[in-house]
Amino acid sequence: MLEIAHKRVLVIGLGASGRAACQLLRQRGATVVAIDEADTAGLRQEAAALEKMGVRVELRTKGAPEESFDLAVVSPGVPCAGALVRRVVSRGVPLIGELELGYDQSRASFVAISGTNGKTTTTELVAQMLTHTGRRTVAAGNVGLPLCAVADSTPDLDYVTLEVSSFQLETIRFFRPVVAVLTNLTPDHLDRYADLAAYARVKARLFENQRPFDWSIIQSAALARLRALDVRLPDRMVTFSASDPQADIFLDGNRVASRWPQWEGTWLDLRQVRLRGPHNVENLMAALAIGRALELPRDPAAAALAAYRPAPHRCELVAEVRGIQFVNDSKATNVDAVIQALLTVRGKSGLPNVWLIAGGKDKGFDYGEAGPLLSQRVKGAFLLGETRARIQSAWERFVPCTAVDSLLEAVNEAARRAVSGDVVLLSPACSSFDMFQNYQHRGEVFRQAVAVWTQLPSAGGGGGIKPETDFEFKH
Ligand code: UMA
Repeated sequence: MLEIAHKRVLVIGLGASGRAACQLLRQRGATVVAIDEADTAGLRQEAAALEKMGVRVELRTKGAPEESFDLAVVSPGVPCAGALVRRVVSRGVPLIGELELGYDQSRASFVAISGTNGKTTTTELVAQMLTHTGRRTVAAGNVGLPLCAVADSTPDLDYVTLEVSSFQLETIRFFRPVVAVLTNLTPDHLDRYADLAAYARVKARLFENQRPFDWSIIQSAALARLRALDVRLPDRMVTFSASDPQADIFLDGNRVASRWPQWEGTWLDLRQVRLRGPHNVENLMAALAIGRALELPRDPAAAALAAYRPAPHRCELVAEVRGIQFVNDSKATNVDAVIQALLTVRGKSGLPNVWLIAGGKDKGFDYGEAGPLLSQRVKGAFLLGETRARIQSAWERFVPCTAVDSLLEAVNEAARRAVSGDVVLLSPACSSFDMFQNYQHRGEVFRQAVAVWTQLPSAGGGGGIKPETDFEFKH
């Protein structure tokens, strides 16, 4: 455990992670200076609260303060390759991330879930499964609750169920999960990493401190990608896949089955679960494998997973009007997530039935990767935000594209063209920060735009239905 009392610590970034780090460090008796390159009304309010705690705060910082520090703690959103962090490191200040600090100060076993997509859903599935089987846990990390905020309650927990992003893995040192899961590995965050290989190498750090008796559970395709890069991987690995019949955990008709020694047999009948789509089958496989690794009782664990309700903003049906479904998939911030959404909302006839709303802040993707599937599933795309011209040039030979100025305009235009059996799908393939506070805000604006449209006379006036029960997407 790090010696923190009486040390001088610099915290970089004052989002949720930085603030939780400041609080924990002050409780442990450190002298804390916190810096942020921005200066907003919200930050000033947060700064005032931190100053009451004895933290010295510098907003709109142009560089790290000149004095010396024993340790620097960086927030996940602040890039290590950026000038601010490089300057701190060049002065010889040891640097760790907020996640490493939280891990160092925690007293519990860690179940860690990473991957390009599905990590929040899998984290929530696992937390629900652990709780339902009588284990004490909390879902923390990239899911939204910084690890530093829960470190003090970890002695009362059996496990921390931790969602881990690549940003957080960049600055780990000793972080060691007893069970580590990689849900999948497809291009993401290419505005921060030079290429997919660099991103994948960071993801592989999830396993770097594991011991021979720990568990690593990896999607088959992600494993193939890591092997091609020759990264060091643990010896004991369990693979899962909804498309690879050779995986240890595989799909047998409508059932999840396993051939892993001592875990052989059928685990879950997918007709009994609420989650839909091939990506969610794999999320369930990963969660089930965690349950086996932790020796949870099988039937209650499966029952907890079957009962799980998907969180908002993930292929969420927000309304159905005259047979037109409006689906909010604002959490889809990369191309693979859009592909998964299109596979999930396919129509009965197999003909294109989707009006896709996409675009946002650029993360450096090759948007053309979705092209062939777009021509099979999408009737038209409405493109907004910083990336709209880039996406249009990648997609226009597959599908008619229309540039729009707002999400409201996109919803109105898509709904005007849609007929019964169609789906108006917000699945942006980009992050939200060019036009919205975050993906949740974008999803709520979509929900409001749909609500406004459903009240229009052209929509039948007041015909909007907010489904109380789950929508049956395809597996
Ligand atoms: N900042 C700088 N300089 C920079 C960049 C940022 O000073 O170069 C400042 C900003 O002005 C801001 C602060 O740093 O005030 C933001 O820090 P942050 O981005 O780390 O935000 P947090 O609120 O701490 O949120 C982070 C995660 N955000 C990111 O990794 C970008 C949250 O994941 C996570 O829920 C939270 O910690 C708690 O652990 C969000 C996310 O988008 C959901 N994650 C990415 C993803 O899932 O793809 C990785």
